[in-house]
Amino acid sequence: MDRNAMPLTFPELSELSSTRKLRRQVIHQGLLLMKRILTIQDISCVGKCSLTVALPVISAAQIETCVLPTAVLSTHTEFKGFTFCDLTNEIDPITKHWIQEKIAFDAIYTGYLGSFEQLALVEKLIDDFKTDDNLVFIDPVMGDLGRLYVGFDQAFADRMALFCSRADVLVPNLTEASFMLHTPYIESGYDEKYIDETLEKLLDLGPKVAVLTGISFEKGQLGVVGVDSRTGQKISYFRDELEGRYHGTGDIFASSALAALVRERTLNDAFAIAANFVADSIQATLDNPQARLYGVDFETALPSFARQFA
Ligand code: PXL
Repeated sequence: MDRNAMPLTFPELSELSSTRKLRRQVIHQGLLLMKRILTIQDISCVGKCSLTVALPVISAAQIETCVLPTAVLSTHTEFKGFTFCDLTNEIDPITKHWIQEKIAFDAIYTGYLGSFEQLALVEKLIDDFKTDDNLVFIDPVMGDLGRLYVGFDQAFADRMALFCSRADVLVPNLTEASFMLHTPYIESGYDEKYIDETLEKLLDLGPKVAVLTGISFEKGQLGVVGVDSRTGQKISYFRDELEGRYHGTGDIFASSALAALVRERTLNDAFAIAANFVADSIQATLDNPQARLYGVDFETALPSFARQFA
């Protein structure tokens, strides 16, 4: 059987056995209960990234989106003079309330996390809510284009590498991978062997699936390459590269890929859907001079993304 054609790469998501699985598959008043994702990251009020992307994108795939905001910023950190209100102290009481209420999630998705303490608290949260049949999806948001975002350093990347051991699916870009693995950042000119070796090193951190974003083996082609350690299955999707790098596209990619996985697309299909959605969002933005900082107009591409899950 063609591995890429495997119907469901996380078959656990469609099984029904224990009470914790109840909410997903139980027929309730004639309706299949909606899937539920918890996403844990900051909310940057302006700049279209993190929660302001995850919420609309995941909801558009008809999945309930629960949020644990880890900080409120006036803008993302590429703007100058942003404000920052840390919500670390809320993580534990919020978690305890959810445990009390026996709330369960089909997936836990982490993005930008701002401190060592947050990483430790979110590890505990994952341990509390992880089951045999839900999915931990980690986007180790720390940097791009060879440099770390403001506020991060090598020590944080080292701690993030430990955090990533809890991932079922890990989706770094090459910058984040190089900091976590202590390998030099290579912007272009690498070959497939280099990417395969990088993926193997990422798998050594502990995730089941590792996917590198923003990969280009030939000029004009941009895509994603990944591997599923459980089957050896390669994930690969490329399309014509659009000019320009924009802020927030990593969050659009991660949110849409996870949404597609939770809606039971195969790994290859989910990452192709996400890459196409990012490309369509960039296409819709090409004439917007503010987009580099303010983020791409993914809203324009959202209806066609959503139609794939109707
Ligand atoms: O898009 C990633 C991201 C998320 N959250 C904050 C950021 C960034 C990237 O700069 O600053 C606060």
